[in-house]
Formats: sequence, structure tokens, C-alpha cells
Amino acid sequence: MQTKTNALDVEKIRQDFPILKREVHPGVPLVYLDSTATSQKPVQVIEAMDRYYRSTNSNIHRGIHVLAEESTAEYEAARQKIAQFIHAASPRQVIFTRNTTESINLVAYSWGRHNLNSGDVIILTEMEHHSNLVPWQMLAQERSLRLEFIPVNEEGLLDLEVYHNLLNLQPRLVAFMQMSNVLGTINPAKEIIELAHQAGALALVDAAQSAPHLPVDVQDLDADFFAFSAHKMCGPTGIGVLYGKKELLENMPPFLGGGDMIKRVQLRSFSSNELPHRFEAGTPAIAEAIGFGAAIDFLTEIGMPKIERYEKEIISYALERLEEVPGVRVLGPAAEHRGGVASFTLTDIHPHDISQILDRFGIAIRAGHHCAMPLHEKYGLSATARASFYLYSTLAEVDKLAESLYEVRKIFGM
Ligand code: 7TS
Repeated sequence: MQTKTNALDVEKIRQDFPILKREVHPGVPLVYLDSTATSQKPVQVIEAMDRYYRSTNSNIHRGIHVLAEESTAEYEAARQKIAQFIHAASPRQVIFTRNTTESINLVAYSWGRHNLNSGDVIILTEMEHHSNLVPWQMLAQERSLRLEFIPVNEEGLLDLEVYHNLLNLQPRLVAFMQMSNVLGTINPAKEIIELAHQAGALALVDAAQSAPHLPVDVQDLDADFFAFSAHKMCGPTGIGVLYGKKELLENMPPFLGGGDMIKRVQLRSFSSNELPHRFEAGTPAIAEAIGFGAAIDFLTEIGMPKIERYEKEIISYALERLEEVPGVRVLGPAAEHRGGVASFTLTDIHPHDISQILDRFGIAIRAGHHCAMPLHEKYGLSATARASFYLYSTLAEVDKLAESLYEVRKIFGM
């Protein structure tokens, strides 16, 4: 059993996550290996939201009283922190949405409906999450667009040779995930974006899995749009971000109409507010934004490069341990190309059964298609079991997972 690691003081980090102290069955501690679905929340985030509701709660941008001024300042401070975290040139380019899904839909509705017409080509990849597939399928149906896909090769990497050829179609948009929630693959985002730009296309990055696990820099990537969710990066549910280049966002029509997104309203017309408010109609998720800001502080203090290094360590170890278990097949590339995600099958045992048995040992994994049905189909599978790791995961938990898979085998008479 291996328990030592160099990159992070994981035991200290775990102290900040109250949920990690709980038992899920009498005497059975939680082994949380489902951070790709949503991460756990540190006490710093829980307390920031608690403090807000106890002492500051009021609506933002509207009142001229102490509470309204404080809550507006805290909400905008969170935006500023997030802008710094992704290295945006200005916080005005950081639009609060509900989640990655809403951010991508915003681009499809607003930029897509404003700019794309019959025959236009959008390039996606075969590994996309449904939230970066279905909005484009809906738009394609409505506007008679053509969708093309960068294939996933045997190794679980994108086939960039095919991508080069697809770019001859002069696509208008290339939309892809920076890190896969199933294969763990970390895609060469900078290269994909550079090639998209050379072909005259814009590039949208689904950063739902990358922003929580890797250092990200939207300017270095030269991303046109960049979407992610707070709940996968130690923050609360109900809030996400769409980053966009200023000139693009300024030329996009509003997505939702209502309060806050307007400059002036008459009975039959309105003019839109400045960025970012023109895309934030109605009362936003204020406490959640403040909690998101606290999550950003938490991650920044630990350091994203360190988190990335640690996850590399843990996934290398997990691949080693999982592949020792007879009958286990892990999907996706070698550790050097991936983050802390391992989707696997165990002979022909249904992943739901695997998950249910592991739960008896306190181990929480996810079983299913993980919102990537086309990718599973490509592998000839309807479901996989998925263990995923974050900065609070331990090598001992990996051991427990591997040992419990031997128990699953026994239960199935293997
Ligand atoms: N894109 C990727 C790559 C994701 O992994 C997810 C969520 C989303 C988009 C959507 O994020 P949301 O916050 O809008 O829901 N992925 C998963 C998952 O793998 N299991 O549960 C949610």
C-alpha cells in the first residue's frame, strides 16, 4: 500500500471538508470518488455563504443602503477573483450563468442564432458531454447547419489529422472540451484553437473539467468562449461562468430579457445594458457567486499547478492499481495525457452493480454513460463505472477502491 505523496498536504486539505469526516453506513467512512460529477465543498465556501445570509443578504445593483452596497461589492469582487483565476483581461468578460450547460446554450442562442446560417459548419468532437452536443444539434436543426466531429482514436486521444482535414470545410466554430469527463483525456486546447483561428473559425472551450483541475489562462489559449461550473471546483451549485472575448460579447444580442440586463426600457422597446450585466437578467445567484469567490480563493491559495501535479500522481497510481485487478479495462489514455478520471468496466458486470457493491464499502463512484452516450457507443458500451479524484482524494482511497473490486469479483463468483 502506498500512502506518501509529494505534491500536496492532503491530510491538511481534508480537514477543510466537513463531509469527508462522515460515515455513509454505520462504521463505514465515506470514500468520495465522484468529484467529476460534483466536488465537495470546503468550510471556507460554506462559511462565506452562511456569513452572507446572516449578515449581508440583500439584492444587488438596486438598493442604496448598506446591505445592498455590501452585497453588490461582494458579488462583483467574486467576478474579479474569477477573472484573475482564468486570466481574463477584464472582469466584464466574466458572465455569471447557472452552469457550463447554460453558458454553452447562451453562446448557441445568442452568438449562434445571430451569426450562423444554412450550410455553416460547426466542428465538435466525439468525446463531448451532452451539454456541448445538444445545444449545437438544436441549432443545427433550426438553421440547417452541418456538424462534423473530430474522432477519438484507439488511445482515447483526438485524431488531429482528421481535424486538419475538417478545417478545409471552413467551419465557423470549433467547440470542444479541454478535459474529458469520461476518458480523462486532456486535449491540446491551445493547438486546437490556433488551428481553428487559422481556418477562420471561433473556438469555444468546455472547461467544466479543466478549470477545476488545471491552471487555465484564457488569453494564452486565445479562447473565444470558455465555459465552466463552480460546483465542480469546490464552489456551490447553481452558478457557472461564460467568459468571452469582449468584441464578441458586445456584438451578441441578449439571451434572456428582464431586470438588470437593460439600460433603458420603454413600453415597446429597450436598450441593453453594458457587459457583463446585459447577459445577467433578473436577480442572480448572489450567495453562490460569493461562495464561488471563496472557492477561487481556496484553490488559489493551494495553487493550481500543485493540484494538477497531485492529480497526475494519483491517476498514475490509480491506473496501476485498477489494471492489476483481473478483468478491469480502463478507458482512455496513459496518465501523461489525462487528469484524475478513470472510467472502467469489470468483465461484463453491469456498472450499476459495481457501484452498488462499492457503496457497501462507503465508496461513491458513478455508473452510467456520464452524459456522453455517443462516446460510450463508440466503445461499444452502454455504461461504465467511473472513479474520479480531486485534491482531497488519497492514495489510500485508491487502494480501497482496488481492494473492493476484488470483493465485487468474489460476489460474482469470480
Ligand atoms: N461539460 C463537461 C465536460 C462536464 O463534465 C459536465 C458535467 C458538463 C459539461 C455540464 O456541467 P453542468 O455543471 O452544466 O452540469 N459532467 C458531469 C459528469 O461527468 N457527471 O455529472 C456531471
